[in-house]
Amino acid sequence: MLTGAGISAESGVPTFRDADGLWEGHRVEDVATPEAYDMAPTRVLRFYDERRAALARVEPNAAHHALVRLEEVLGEDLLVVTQNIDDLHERAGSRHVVHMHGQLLSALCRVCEGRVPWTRELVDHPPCPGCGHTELRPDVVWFGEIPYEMDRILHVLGSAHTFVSIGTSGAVYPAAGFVQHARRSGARTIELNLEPSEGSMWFHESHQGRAGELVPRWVD
Ligand code: BV8
Repeated sequence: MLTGAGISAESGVPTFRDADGLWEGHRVEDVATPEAYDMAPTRVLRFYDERRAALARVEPNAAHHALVRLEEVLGEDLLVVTQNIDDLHERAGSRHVVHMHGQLLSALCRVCEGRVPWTRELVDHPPCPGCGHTELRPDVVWFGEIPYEMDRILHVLGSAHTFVSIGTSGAVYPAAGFVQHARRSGARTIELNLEPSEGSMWFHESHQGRAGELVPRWVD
């Protein structure tokens, strides 16, 4: 299962494309890159602090809950790989989740490279709980950085029976290429999205609609 911003849209979390490439008033490329962080750390840290704070105001939706029901049946045979950095899958009850692009509720220390659960603001450069240095950054994979757990993801794709992509535009790699991996491994590939994604031609089935309606219907 690959999920993108579209699965959280009905919870009130803005997607990247629906804001016409602007995101909370910023161009993604201007804030989701290591260069942006080095050039304007306060702007980038404030951008993530605002998104982290907004998490307290949103709840999982019917699509997240449907995936939990599916996991109750499939157990460890279901892996949710999400591009999202929100915690809505976990709050709905999913237990097997990989955040390939990191998480808002985690921070990374640039000195000791420790990863710590994080819910407070980073803009004031708080000390790392591990080493005390004030070099904590969002634990988020920016453009140009290597996504997390790629070996595990590629291994799972190589032996998947079914690959379902939910709420993603298929614009960002390597996630956008996963469907091709799955298809080459003989998996059935299914897309559930508001509109056909950039990779729709790779899917055996492509269903359009809102995740909050499509996913429960597909799961149940
Ligand atoms: C890497 C974390 C090397 C940050 C993110 C040229 C060609 C090809 C590739 C590249 C290239 N130049 C550079 C690259 C690589 C680059 C890339 O792909 N660039 C793109 C722009 C071309 N990728 C990288 O840099 C990646 N790293 O390649 O490293 C490597 C790779 C493998 C192994 C070793 C080394 C790192 C990319 C990660 C960037 N970080 N997020 C943050 O969140 O702040 S990306 C971010 O944008 C998201 O995580 C997500 O991945 C992406 C947005 O995509 P979506 O989730 O799909 O969201 P979007 O808004 O686009 O679409 C929403 C969809 O939902 C829409 O289709 C909409 O119709 C639908 N929808 C809306 N509402 C609903 C709905 N569907 C259902 N129901 C609804 N209600």
